[in-house]
Amino acid sequence: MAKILEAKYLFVEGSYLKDKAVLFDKKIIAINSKKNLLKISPNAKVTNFSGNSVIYPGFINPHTHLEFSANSATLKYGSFIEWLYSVFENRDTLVKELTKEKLNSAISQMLKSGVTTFGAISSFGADLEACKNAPQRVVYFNEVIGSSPAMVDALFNDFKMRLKESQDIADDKFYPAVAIHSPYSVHPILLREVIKIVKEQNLMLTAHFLESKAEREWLEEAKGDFKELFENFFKTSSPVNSIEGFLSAFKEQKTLFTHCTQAKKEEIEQINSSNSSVIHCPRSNRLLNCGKLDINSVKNLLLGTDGLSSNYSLSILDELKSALIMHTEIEPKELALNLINAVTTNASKALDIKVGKIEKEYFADFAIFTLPDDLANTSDGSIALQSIINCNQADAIFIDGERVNF
Ligand code: MCF
Ligand code: FE
Repeated sequence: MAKILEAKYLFVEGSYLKDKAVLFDKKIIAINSKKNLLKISPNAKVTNFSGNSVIYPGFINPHTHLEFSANSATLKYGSFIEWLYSVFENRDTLVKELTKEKLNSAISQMLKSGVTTFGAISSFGADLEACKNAPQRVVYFNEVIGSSPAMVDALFNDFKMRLKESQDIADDKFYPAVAIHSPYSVHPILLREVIKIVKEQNLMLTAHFLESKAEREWLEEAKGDFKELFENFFKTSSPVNSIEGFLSAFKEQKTLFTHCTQAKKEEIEQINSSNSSVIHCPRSNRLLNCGKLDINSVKNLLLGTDGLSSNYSLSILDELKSALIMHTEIEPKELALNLINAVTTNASKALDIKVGKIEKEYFADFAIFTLPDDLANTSDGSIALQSIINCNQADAIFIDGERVNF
């Protein structure tokens, strides 16, 4: 049966419509006044969210690592290279400590914060079942990682197996996709072969890119903190990719690049011109001391929490608050609206899924929030700002047109 949701504000095409409602079944049918919608569908079940309620398209967190959900204080924060050493040291233990409960609690944290679609970077497939059973829509990014030439074949085969396993259970709530870990950790042959598969099968693609100063120094000059790490762990003293070489492999391939905190304007422009986007993970970047993304140069900006491997919560509302406070160079109302667009409209553009917009034929995925008081200023920027600072949890969530308990 068709349903109608009515609230004080409805977030449509980057602005807040007043006293409008949305008609939907599994997908959105129309946006209009309740009165007009009832003419289209007289028997629709109407739910009115009273007070200062806002209906948003369900938020999108395109970048997390659920397999690291057992971490709270095991991994070392404060320096990227120390964090990386601590990942090598503790990864096996963290994977052993990973339980269904921990995976589900991470998924539920995202849901409570209004996230109805998330992107999970999966390194081993240990999160496959939890992602398949999640209430949300999931883009399941099978990760490829490995810089040693001797390991290329084995790693490629393992990747293909995981990809296939996820493709066997694909549906309109579960989208198999590909993650290339980073320029320092993926051998160029592996890179080339995996991108070939991505293109042939038209898969969504993501990659970590230019996250730390150490990464940049290693890729450009083969020195710095990464040198010692690579010599110790991988017995090599030169990087497998250059920055240009890595980027050129992604030419004409729409990609979600994560971090880019150490990217130069020209590199961001190259990303912009290939229709790709940048996933900003401000808390992860701060905690690993990686610097701050120049968000003004990014054409399509997204916002992600990263995993509990480099963050203290998976709430997208916490991430929005941090981003708002961190980018002091941008006027708060303008920034707030940009950030709301990052978790909705922009993410919608980046993913090949009809989510992140309240628009006809899009999936009926919604997150409803309530602001505590009548707003003195009802400009779009002001509503966005008040939403970010006042909301800590969604009031209601709909996915595929059905209300979800959380
Ligand atoms: O985004 C953060 C920091 N940058 C890179 N990788 C990861 C992050 N959180 C988890 N990871 C994972 C990554 O997917 O760490 C592993 C990879 O599997 C080791 S990095 C050599
Ligand atoms: Fe990450």
